[in-house]
Amino acid sequence: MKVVQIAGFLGSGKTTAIIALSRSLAEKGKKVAIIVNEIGDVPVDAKVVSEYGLKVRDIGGGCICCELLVSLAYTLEELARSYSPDYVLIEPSGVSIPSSVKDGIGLAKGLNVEKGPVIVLFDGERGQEQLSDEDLGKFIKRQIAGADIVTINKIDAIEDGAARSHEGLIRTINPNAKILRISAKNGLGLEELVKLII
Ligand SMILES: Nc1nc2c(ncn2[C@@H]2O[C@H](COP(=O)(O)OP(=O)(O)OP(=O)(O)O)[C@@H](O)[C@H]2O)c(=O)[nH]1
Ligand SMILES: [Mg+2]
Repeated sequence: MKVVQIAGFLGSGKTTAIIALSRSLAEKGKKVAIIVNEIGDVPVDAKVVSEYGLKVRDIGGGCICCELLVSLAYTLEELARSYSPDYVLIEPSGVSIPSSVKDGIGLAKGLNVEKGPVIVLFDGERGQEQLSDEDLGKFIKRQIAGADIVTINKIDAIEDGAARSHEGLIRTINPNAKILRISAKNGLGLEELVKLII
């Protein structure tokens, strides 16, 4: 069971990306489960769930990188027992800390868990503006710093020059991460990302 975190700030496209990735993995014959950490309604609609044979678990009522770390581990154990997925895709809240979520995954006991990459989505449209905000910027910087792969999302909606500028900025925060350009909406770059997950 490979566990992959799809993090990123509020509205960066996590849910859209997770659905697109699940679809691609399901088409390759993989069993996929999703864990979301939502405050409100579960954002993955029932139609998508049944179409791709997904299992969805929602951990609400707080942040899975802080007070709900143990719930995350428990949910992974439960999913392994009841569904034995090949992949679990986790959508932490938009202000989560990737390294803490990683710790939560590590708490799951008695499982054959393989830690997949930490993927952090950078909002191609709003990321730079958010990053320059004194308060919001801290969350985004911490997420980028903790990423194995930073994907600049919404590439369909921005110019090449903007994407290049994002890449430069991301590089200064995390010199080691792989940087990809994707559109979770129209699928651009997604297969490249799937290859890095599989
Ligand atoms: N143009 C464009 N819009 C996108 C893309 N991916 C997501 N969006 C839009 O961005 C908005 C937020 O997408 P979500 O997938 O809900 O983002 P999220 O990160 O899950 O949001 P929260 O869970 O609220 O933090 C929606 O209106 C999406 O349609 C993309 O690749 N291109
Ligand atoms: Mg979401």
